[in-house]
Amino acid sequence: MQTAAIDALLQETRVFPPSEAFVKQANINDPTIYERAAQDFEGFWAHYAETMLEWFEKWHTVLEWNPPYAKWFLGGKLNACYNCVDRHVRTWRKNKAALIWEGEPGDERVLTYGDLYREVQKFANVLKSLGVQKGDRVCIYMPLVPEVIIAMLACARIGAPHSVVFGGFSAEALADRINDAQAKVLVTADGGWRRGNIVPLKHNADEALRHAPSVQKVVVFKRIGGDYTVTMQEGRDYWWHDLMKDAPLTCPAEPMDSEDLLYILYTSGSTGKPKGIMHTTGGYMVGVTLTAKWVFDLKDEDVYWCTADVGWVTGHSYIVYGPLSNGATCVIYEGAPDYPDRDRFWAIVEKYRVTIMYTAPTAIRAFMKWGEQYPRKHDLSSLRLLGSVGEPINPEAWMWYHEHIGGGRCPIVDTWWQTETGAIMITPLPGIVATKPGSATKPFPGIFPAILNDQGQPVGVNQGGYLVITKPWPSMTRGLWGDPERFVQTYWSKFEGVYFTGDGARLDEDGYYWLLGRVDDVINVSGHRLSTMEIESALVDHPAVAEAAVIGVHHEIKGQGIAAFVIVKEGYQADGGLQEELKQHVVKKIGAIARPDQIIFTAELPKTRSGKIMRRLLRDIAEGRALGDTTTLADPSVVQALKEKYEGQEE
Ligand code: 7RM
Repeated sequence: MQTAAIDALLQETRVFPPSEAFVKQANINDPTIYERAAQDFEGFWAHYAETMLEWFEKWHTVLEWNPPYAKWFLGGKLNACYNCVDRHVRTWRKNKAALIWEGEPGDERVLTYGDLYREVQKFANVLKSLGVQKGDRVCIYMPLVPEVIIAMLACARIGAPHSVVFGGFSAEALADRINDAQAKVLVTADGGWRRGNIVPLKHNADEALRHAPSVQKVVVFKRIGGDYTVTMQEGRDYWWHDLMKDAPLTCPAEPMDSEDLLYILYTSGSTGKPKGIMHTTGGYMVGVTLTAKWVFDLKDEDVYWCTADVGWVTGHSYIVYGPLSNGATCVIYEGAPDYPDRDRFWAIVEKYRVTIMYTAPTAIRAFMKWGEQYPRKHDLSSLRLLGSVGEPINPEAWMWYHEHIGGGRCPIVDTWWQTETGAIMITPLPGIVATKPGSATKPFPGIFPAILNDQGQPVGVNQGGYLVITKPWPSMTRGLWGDPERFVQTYWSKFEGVYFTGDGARLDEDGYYWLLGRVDDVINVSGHRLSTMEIESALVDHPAVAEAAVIGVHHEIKGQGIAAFVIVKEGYQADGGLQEELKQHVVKKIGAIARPDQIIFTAELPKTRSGKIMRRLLRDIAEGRALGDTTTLADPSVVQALKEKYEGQEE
């Protein structure tokens, strides 16, 4: 983020304390919780591990910390699926709605906890019948239908770690992820709905599987049906409904060790290859269960809607494991916010009387741009709490969300966390902390961040620095699948013994955190993490490209957009046709989320004498700023020429 933007944030002085009425009813409203957690953080987490979850066997040791490796609740035995389903079925919640699903075309289904209990056990038996055993990886590539959650919980039930791949990823991206995890079974669907179009999931899966030989069996859920046909490979592919027909109704939940792997989830890092973030069972469940209850103030009466897809960590932690562990009622919606019209979200809020809504700043900025007439058409008075996640929320978007969606009465929780952290880390507790638009406010009790300078010293008030976490926490990642060196290198090498987040932040005079965006080569497009190097690799894979440099540039709606500077090989025409072709090539290699907004052809890239591309200068060019220090460049004229060319190319 640029200094001007930081300064603007520092001038933000509005403060919104929680209302008396909200405080009175809040799940947590005792401010001493922060000190109590700080005095004995192990005791704090152990207390909630014990009271919030059901264990088959209690742990003997709360924490074993050998940086960078933490083990929590050692010797404990539990099952994540059991905690999300079975224990609720033993209570009055048996007939309570667990999932209220709405498909994009307008179809609806409600599944109670009792329904989940039956379906999950049946599908767990299906997986077993396909040869899946404890420890085997199962890849899930599905639209947002109840079955994706059933599949995840079934994996958890039998101790088979899942690896969910977002349905927007391409065949190649899917193949990479299957191969890295060596998944044995793939669960997919014929397709999914997006803006009235069919996302060809099975077709993509077929293409991926030609290069992913570890997969022996494929289960296909029929989401589209009708005239839409897919090819089924004899002996490999099976329809979900065929396998489920005769599946036995009961399947015991496997007692898992606290440190047994629950799932792998791939996320982009600063180098090309995506990282398989690992989460284990005990600590992860403790983290997501407690944060869901306190941050969203989740109660049995609530109708909770997290608008993320389950393909991202937000879906894992705050659609599936956190809310269901709390026995909550969750709305899930398959499609786009502007289909058939721009009021779809508000129609859903009104229809199901949603009380808690958790969405992303990029969505809020799009709603702002579309105008307040869309939310105004609907009765949003059921809402009582709003959440934000995925990227820094600018104060304008925060205020709009507060006024036009929250009717001025709903606390907003701006939640900072990462795939790696598993659970929310910096956030207001809505019954305790007064919020400031644009600030994620304070660390969750039992979480200990700091902001350091290049020398590893804490910075002063209102000085920007690197955000780190200084003590272990239960839901922290246990590492990267198959790549322990990269784990140490990425998170634990910048500063001794502390977790490096890759984000910049400032602390204000009240001890509030203001997140400032990534400080590495990761960009955040519409709340999705992308690696600039991954996009560069996709570009140079095209026969016309000699060299490419990708940067994130400010984008009004998406937060960041993607600009690619490309050197074309001899004999290729650098024209509009090639620009389109290159954008399409990136979509094919990674997925539509990585499609570059701009392709800028250039004869050379600004490089240091040691050959490093100076992205800072490319950002200056793309964002129309005066060029910064160019003295380290091998050839300063390159950048001047590029700047002139760029300014000439802009529409
Ligand atoms: C949950 C999620 C993580 C990156 C993280 C940040 C950015 C997420 C916020 C945020 C400012 C927030 N996981 N980020 N939430 N920045 N305020 N409330 O998004 O692994 O996909 O991304 O997202 O840069 O490092 S993620």
